[in-house]
Amino acid sequence: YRGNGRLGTERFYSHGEINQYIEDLAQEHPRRVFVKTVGKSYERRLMKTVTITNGDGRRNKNVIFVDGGFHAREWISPAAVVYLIDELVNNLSENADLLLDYDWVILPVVNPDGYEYTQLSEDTRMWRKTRKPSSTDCIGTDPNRNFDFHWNEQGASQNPCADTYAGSKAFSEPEAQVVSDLIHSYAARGKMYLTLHSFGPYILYPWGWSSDLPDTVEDLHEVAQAGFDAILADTGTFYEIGSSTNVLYVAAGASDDYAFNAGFPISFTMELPPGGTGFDPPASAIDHMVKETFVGIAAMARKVVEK
Ligand code: ING
Ligand code: ZN
Repeated sequence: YRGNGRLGTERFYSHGEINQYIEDLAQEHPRRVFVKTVGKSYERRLMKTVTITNGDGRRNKNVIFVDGGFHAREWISPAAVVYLIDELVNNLSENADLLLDYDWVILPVVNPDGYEYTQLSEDTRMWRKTRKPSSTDCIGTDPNRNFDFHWNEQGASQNPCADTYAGSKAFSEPEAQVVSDLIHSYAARGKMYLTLHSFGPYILYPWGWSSDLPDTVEDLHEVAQAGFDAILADTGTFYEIGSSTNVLYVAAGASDDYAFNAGFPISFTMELPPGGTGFDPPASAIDHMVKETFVGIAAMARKVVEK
């Protein structure tokens, strides 16, 4: 890539390129951008967070936590996360309000082994899970069914060959454990948890484990509505918003339920549009999709910040 702390939107990048990009950003902006290695995937890829601040040096601000790349084939998710990072770092003047009392902690690729596997060939392009072998001949666990909150109760499989395999136990996957550790370490200051998937378009809030709605559903809905309105006005894309179970399907063990239960008062799974045939929008669609996504994320964050 260009190596100047900018990653364009002309193609999808490897996990290594994304890690290098955030390291370069931290070098360039030593008072504003901080990279931390927070764990390793099963295949020992380094999982790094990037923390973006406005550089005023104030500590213990509120936190917005964003991750992407849970599911290997959902390539537009890491792309949208990279664009979000680029906006927050390189367009501070437009986004100053989002960093005044808030730090953003971002993990671009939760499942790097799967993400790299889908980049190997056409045959592996539609892989979803992690890459750790199970006791059978089948490989991988659905990291978004592996969290320890109503784990494996609904909408998850105990068949290791299934795409929604919940794992041998909660947090059997090192990648899910890393996200859990991050959720707990930021929960006290955490104001919004946002995980990017595809494809929708949906903005989903808890619960996924049951059709019950949280007591604070009105707050969740209000923030989601701000994202919906902003995107509709910007590009005309019509997101559907509501609880995961009611909009989509019941699924226990997902990260947004876990973060919400751990103390993040706002917690969303944002499923980006298909932008092509589904999980594989062409590279030519990236620019439009990631910009639209940023408009939605910024509007939701603004609503959180104003509260
Ligand atoms: N969809 C999410 C999944 O993990 C979801 C939808 C999120 C359901 C959160 C329940 C809770 O199945 C995709 N595309 O991954
Ligand atoms: Zn997904």
